[in-house]
Amino acid sequence: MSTTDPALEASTSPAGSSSTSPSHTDRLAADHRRALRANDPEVYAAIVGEEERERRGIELIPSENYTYPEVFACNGSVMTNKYAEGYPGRRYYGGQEFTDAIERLAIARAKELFGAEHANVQPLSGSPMNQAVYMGFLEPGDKVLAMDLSHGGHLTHGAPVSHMGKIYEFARYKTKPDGSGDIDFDLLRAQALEHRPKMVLVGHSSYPRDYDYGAFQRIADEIGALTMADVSHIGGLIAGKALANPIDAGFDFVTTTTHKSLRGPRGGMILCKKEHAKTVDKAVFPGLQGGPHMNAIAGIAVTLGKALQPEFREYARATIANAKALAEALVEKGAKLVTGGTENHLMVVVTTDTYGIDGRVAEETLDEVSITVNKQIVPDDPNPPLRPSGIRLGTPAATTRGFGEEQMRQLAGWIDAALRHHDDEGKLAEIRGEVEALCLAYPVPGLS
Ligand code: DSN
Repeated sequence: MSTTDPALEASTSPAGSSSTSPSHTDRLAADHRRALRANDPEVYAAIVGEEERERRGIELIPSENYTYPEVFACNGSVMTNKYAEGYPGRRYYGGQEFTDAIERLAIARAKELFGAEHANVQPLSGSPMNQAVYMGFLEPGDKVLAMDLSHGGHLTHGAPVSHMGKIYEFARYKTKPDGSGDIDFDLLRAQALEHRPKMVLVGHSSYPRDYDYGAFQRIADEIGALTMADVSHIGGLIAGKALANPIDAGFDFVTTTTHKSLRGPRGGMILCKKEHAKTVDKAVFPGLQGGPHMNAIAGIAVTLGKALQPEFREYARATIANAKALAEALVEKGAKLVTGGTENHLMVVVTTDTYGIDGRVAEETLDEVSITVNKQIVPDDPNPPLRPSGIRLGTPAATTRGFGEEQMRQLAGWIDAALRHHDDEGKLAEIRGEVEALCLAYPVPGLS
């Protein structure tokens, strides 16, 4: 494993400097890396190895992204030292001048970006974010109507293997059997009238379509149910005005992670109506969590500030354009895609169909050519989750890196060729060389 570190090579720092001048601050990151290299070479080597992997290859896992250099600075800052249970202006520990300023900024930016009446930016990530909403507004045994996992839903939407699936009673809706990916709202309404859920949940981790949130809201209104949209995957695309915003349709709760299409640090946010604000805040703390991760919240504030800039709208648009280009090129090569294509940032390729290999073999094959994807179940998949029938691809990270539609078509060619020649080591080595040559021409933000 290489331990060459450009950040160190480019920088020098006099030992024992106590200056707080900008030049000293600028040297801190390199000082921290030097300390890690000297004192824990094994962890250091793994981090340098991951940096090199990210440089040489391309991330097509749709829930991943390359975060901002400013977020690295926040993640590695003194904010990691601070306990801040409570909320700005009402904490349980002293010394909160700067934590309060950061959390207030993050909250204000989240509200402005999504047009929300209230925002809680403390959830540690996606699972606790969703759990907090359930725990705040549902009683054990309450019913929720949510999307089927294999049709695109998510584990935290009550999959039987999750605790949420044991505490609450989840009924499932699916997409139409015609393969279009459309949701049958007549059927969904009938299910709602039959089960009378307390909450109707919209959201996915592998659904390549946008939603008609108004149709969900109308059905929920008919039965007096709460509405929740988990837009973790598409939070950045909604923020960038490239996809519909459930808040505009009157949803009670919108949850999103911050590290996917939003490009921020790992974390979660709950956006809600003012009438739910107190319950949401109490559900997050003290209901579910202790001290918020203030280093992550600093990074979230930065991320939301960036997403408010006009350039972010262009990023959201380009992410979807890239996904469409990649999907179209794959279909032209003969690949079978769930729903036939995409309207957002992701697509699911049925690898058992065209390529005669399951998703695990496909994922491992693409790893060999430095293209990172994940194995994925497809609707009503007959195969088990660790050997499912497909793979999931997405474009938020590649778009961040500067890839455009031309590079998407190149990637489609390499993906198709690698999957067709999955047992030809020579061919895979040749493709890997081509992929890495392209990737090295597009530096990873913060790692150049
Ligand atoms: N792990 C995330 C994803 O890949 O969709 C969601 O939890």
